[in-house]
Amino acid sequence: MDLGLIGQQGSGKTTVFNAVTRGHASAGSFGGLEPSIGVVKQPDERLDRLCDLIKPKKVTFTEVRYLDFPGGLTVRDQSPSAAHLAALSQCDALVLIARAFRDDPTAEESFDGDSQIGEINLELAFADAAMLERRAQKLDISVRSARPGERDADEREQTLIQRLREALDRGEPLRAQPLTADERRTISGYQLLTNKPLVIMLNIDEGDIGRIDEIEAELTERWGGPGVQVGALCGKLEKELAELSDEEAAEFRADLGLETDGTARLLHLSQQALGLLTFYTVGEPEGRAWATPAGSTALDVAAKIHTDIARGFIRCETVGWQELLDCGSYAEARKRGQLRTEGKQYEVQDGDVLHILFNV
Ligand SMILES: Nc1nc2c(ncn2[C@@H]2O[C@H](COP(=O)(O)OP(=O)(O)OP(=O)(O)O)[C@@H](O)[C@H]2O)c(=O)[nH]1
Ligand SMILES: [Mg+2]
Repeated sequence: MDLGLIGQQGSGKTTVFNAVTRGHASAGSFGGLEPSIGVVKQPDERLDRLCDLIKPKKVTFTEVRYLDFPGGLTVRDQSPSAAHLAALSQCDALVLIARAFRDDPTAEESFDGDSQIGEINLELAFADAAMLERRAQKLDISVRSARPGERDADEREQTLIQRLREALDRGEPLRAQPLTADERRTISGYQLLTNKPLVIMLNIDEGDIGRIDEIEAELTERWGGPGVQVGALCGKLEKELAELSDEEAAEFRADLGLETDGTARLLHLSQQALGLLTFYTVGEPEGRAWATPAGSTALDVAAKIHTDIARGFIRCETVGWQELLDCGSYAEARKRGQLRTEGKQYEVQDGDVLHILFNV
């Protein structure tokens, strides 16, 4: 999963990137567009506890990649570059960092997070509108040259595109549009930016961390919606905390009265925005967490683990992570009827520990 950081120039993208990836990318833009890429293992207390119990030889966490593009999406009122938009279109979700911190906490200057969020959303919508227009022109040509009877699919796509363009004109992001599974498939290849899950993170002043819950609630009310997750953090502070050991950071957080770990919160919101759930495979050789879209079946996730496992799928056994911990072993879980047998069409639940039996 790739998450692309976007925002205005100097909104704190690199600072947040360094905090979340515990990296050391340098702040500032250098004119180029090559993003810094950081891989983050998703901390997972459930997997930690399962592995304490089963003691596998190896532990594997799920990973996400963050891409930090230097500079703003718009620079001095110029439209985003085609290369920047193309790179973002390859991401699975976008993380918008809006600036609310001041350079000088005593100064009166203020940064309006809402107007930045509004402007970036508008840029993404412009990019999508341009993309849909290009697609509409191509379809016009292909409909005109097609034989009757071969036009149906193209004409359906034309109608769909018209509907999407109207939604953008009304200021609605495409992710909020009700679409059938077929329509979703049709547009998935376009990689439209307002159709991607979005995490909005307000980068607040250190002085405001006492009000973080209040700020998040306000933001969520204004910007929350389908496929959008909203949060706040203090990038500078999180970056400093990321340089400490876990114990020191926890102590520091407690002193500051900062209950939530901002980087963990960002990771969690990213996962929520992507609509992913986590399941586990825990055996002697390896304990592993996997992320999969909500609604995945046992057969879908078998294919994720290995194509052979999907091909030879016989059945699966599953137990909730908490139930397995309560029982203390697979054998005991089986005895108490907590370890259930399910088929290919079983819809995997968040927190399931799965064992797939297969034959190749
Ligand atoms: N006071 C304060 N300063 C911050 C915070 N986050 C970032 N900064 C400072 O703001 C400046 C810009 O931060 P960057 O992280 O480089 O911002 P950016 O969005 O990556 O900038 P570009 O890549 O140039 O667009 C740096 O001097 C940071 O130290 C914050 O939460 N509080
Ligand atoms: Mg930067």
